[in-house]
Amino acid sequence: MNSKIMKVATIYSTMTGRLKGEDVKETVRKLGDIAGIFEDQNAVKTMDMDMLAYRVESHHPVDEGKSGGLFFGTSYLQAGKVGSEYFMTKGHFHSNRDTAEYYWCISGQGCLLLMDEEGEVTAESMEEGSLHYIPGNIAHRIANTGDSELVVGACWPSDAGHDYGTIAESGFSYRLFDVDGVPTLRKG
Ligand code: M6P
Ligand code: ZN
Repeated sequence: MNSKIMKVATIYSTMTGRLKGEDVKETVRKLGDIAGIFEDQNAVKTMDMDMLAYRVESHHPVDEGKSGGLFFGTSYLQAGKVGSEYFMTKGHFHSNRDTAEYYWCISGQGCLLLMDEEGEVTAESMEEGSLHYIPGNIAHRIANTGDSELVVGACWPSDAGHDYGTIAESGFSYRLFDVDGVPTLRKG
């Protein structure tokens, strides 16, 4: 036995969600990278495509695709709207469909959109401390409905994979708009 108590190589801030150290990757999504997901394409044209939409820090202790492992991450979604539609993530099904995920809200105000393969949508409001269990076979996307950054933690199986193609083709069947200051779901 190695009797030495080891210092871990990765640090997580429970306050801010910040991940630092070994096996941490960062993914940056600028508005230009996700412009196609928004309904109002005329509004998109007037906006700065270089603007940050969201960032994900994630911890990958095992290779993508390994069964039995876990990944852990934090998403930082900026406040903003395209027309009256709130900034949101691309959203995805898992490639390996029957794999679940946890999301939890660290700070900010938001909404989690959940959609099954028949296009049935449910939505859960997100606020500091809210815990969201996303079952297998359910696509998931978050939208920032507040005035500050929405920070969301996540933990998912390392063999889940991301299927963005299905969402890119048919989208979510409901979108989230600011209607007189109230987050409102609309079909389309
Ligand atoms: C969470 C997890 C990640 C995901 C990220 C951004 O951190 O679900 O797997 O990549 O959110 O969401 P998306 O990939 O839909 O842009
Ligand atoms: Zn996922």
